[in-house]
Amino acid sequence: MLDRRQFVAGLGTMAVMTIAARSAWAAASIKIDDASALLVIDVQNCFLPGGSLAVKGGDQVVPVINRLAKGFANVVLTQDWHTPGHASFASSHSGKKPFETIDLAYGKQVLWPDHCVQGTEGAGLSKDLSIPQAGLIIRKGYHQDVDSYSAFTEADGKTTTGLAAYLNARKLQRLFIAGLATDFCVAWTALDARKAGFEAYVIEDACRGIDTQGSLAKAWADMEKAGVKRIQSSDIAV
Ligand code: VGL
Ligand code: ZN
Repeated sequence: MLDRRQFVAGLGTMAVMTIAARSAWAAASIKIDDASALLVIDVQNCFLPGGSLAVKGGDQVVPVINRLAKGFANVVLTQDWHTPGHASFASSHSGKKPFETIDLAYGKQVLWPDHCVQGTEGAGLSKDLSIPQAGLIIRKGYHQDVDSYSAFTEADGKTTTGLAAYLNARKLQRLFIAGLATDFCVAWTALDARKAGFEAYVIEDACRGIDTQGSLAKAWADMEKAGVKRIQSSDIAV
């Protein structure tokens, strides 16, 4: 026999289950449409555990991105693609150490360990990424004296990668952004997307940050100000 207390407890459980089901349904409320594209930023060996500029938990974005990507017909991948001795490497500036900053012709530059050198294993995309339908790989950061965190515009603020023209030509105007690192290449890509008139959604749990000198909090604040939408992968109906 069910006594009154068990019955009431049972009702409580049912209520919790109903609320959970409803919020799961409400959560996956963003629909992928024909104007939507997924931008997968720099999921490269150098940024994964064991890499020369490893982002903490960087490998954890891969299964999240693979799952999401199944819902996208339009996917662009990016690769950081530096020359040997690139200006963004601390090793190119005598007396400088990684994570220090320097003034270059276009402004302040964080200096990094050597990473993502063209054609090396470290510059390769993670072998665990599974997005065979991806239609374009944008490489960036290949001019010796100019860095490019953004997939749209180099750090000089004017040299384009061609990505905006590609997206516009294909009428892709709603951009979902994932990858590494939240506070550098993801954030700069999202900010430039807004500047170029695109809708931009950054999928927080499909990204990981480097977080040097407050960079992660600043990146989220800048993105919020620019109208970038901060979402979770569970918000997207795949
Ligand atoms: C990145 C630092 C240097 C990134 C690239 O992909 O976020 N960060 N180069
Ligand atoms: Zn780089």
